[in-house]
Amino acid sequence: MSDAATHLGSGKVRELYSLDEGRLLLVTSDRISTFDVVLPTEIPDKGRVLTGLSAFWFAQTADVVPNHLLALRDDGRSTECRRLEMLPIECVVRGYLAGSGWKDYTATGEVCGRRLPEGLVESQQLPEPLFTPATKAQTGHDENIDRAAAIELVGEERFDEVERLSLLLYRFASERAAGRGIVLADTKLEFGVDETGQLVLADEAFTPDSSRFWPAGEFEPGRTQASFDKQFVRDYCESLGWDKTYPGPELPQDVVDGTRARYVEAFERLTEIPFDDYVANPEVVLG
Ligand code: Q0Z
Repeated sequence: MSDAATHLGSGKVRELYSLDEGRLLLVTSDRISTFDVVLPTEIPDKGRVLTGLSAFWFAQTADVVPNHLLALRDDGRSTECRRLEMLPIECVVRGYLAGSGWKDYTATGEVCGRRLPEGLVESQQLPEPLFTPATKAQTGHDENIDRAAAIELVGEERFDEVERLSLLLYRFASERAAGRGIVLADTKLEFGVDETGQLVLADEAFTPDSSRFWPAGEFEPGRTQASFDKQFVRDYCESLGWDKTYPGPELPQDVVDGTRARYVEAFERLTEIPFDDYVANPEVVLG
């Protein structure tokens, strides 16, 4: 890491440092969380896969919206980013009915104040992708909010802009993923504003930690879908009867190896770049 970087904060699996007044360093670890608990066992190269995928999508979408990426470091897991004023909402796009979207629909027939057709089943593809913003909870879970609540937080002009961009980005990435056998069920994007007032895509983009990746070959509406990346971990944890509170269980080697292979497979399917080439020279993902 660069000298004199100040630690600004920790996410479940990432660390954020200040490099100087205009630049941040975002480091993605090999930690894995399941059922909201970080496990004591790491998945080798997971941080590189997530960093490489994010950088790949930033490069692929640079003509749609500017992004915060300044440089990808040689370790493949650290990126230098523009320091922005972050918007106080999570920009979620859902193409399929899963997670809190499914939960809200079963309770109210609506998601983020938008009425959906009756009779939809879990994991069903929506008639069209929905922009479903959420608040950024400091602790606990993000809360889905309707258009009026989001406008209270960012203003109407910004809201309309992030809605339009989020839908464009989701359509772009989900089309590419579908062509590679991965259903991108939903995704969470974060935007910031630069010193000139321009919207900038920040944080991470279309990684398995910020999106639901499902194997297209196993897709079957009407049930919870297998996770492309974490299913071995979830199945193993379920087999233990663990109560899903801290601390989580150690993972056996076969679960670690199988999970690492799934992350690498997602990277290679989506980028069409051999993961070893990325490790040798991370900048290959920047096209
Ligand atoms: C991202 C987060 C992490 C903990 C702040 N370009 C940016 N400018 C200003 N702020 C951020 C960014 Cl990406 C920013 N987070 C999320 C990331 C650890 C929290 F690695 N918080």
